[in-house]
Amino acid sequence: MSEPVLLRIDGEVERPVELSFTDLEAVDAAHQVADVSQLVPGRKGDAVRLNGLLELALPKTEADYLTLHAEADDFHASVPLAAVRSQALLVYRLEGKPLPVSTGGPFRLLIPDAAACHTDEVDDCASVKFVDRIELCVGRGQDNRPADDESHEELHRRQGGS
Ligand SMILES: Nc1nc2c(c(=O)[nH]1)N[C@H]1C(S)=C(S)[C@@H](COP(=O)(O)O)O[C@H]1N2
Ligand SMILES: [Mo]
Repeated sequence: MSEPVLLRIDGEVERPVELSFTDLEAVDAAHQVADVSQLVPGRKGDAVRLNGLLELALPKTEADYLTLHAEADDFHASVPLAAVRSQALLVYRLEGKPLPVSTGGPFRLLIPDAAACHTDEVDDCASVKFVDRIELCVGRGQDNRPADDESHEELHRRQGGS
């Protein structure tokens, strides 16, 4: 059997954790969101709330930024924790199976009601696909979201998306 894919939560936390698909399914039902389309129109899959994940890793009080890392395509975004803490979702399951890569899986962050691309620190671009590490930081962490319109459009063209 192949090694399970793990999501790591570390940085300024009391208890770094590594979570598998099965671990995410076992997160308390209070933090599970079946069918994210109810909260984020047009998106599909089941999620756990970021809050539920943070309950496991226990961010230190001084942590004020959430940095999302996708090793797969070297994409990183860092957003103020307070702005996303209660809304952000981690999508991990589609039709009972791990979220496919074609949908940003195996783990994909979604930020409901984010600003349009490139208009705010918390924008749609921060909905990082293929997330393998969530790092709690003091101050802004690694972030290579495209900084100007041209490189941003270029990225969207490469993704073949919106
Ligand atoms: N890993 C990774 N996540 C990413 C990106 C990327 O290039 N790589 N692009 C971001 C950008 S710029 C946007 S606008 C959204 C687009 O998500 P969608 O293709 O699902 O609409 O994903 C974000 N997440
Ligand atoms: Mo974007």
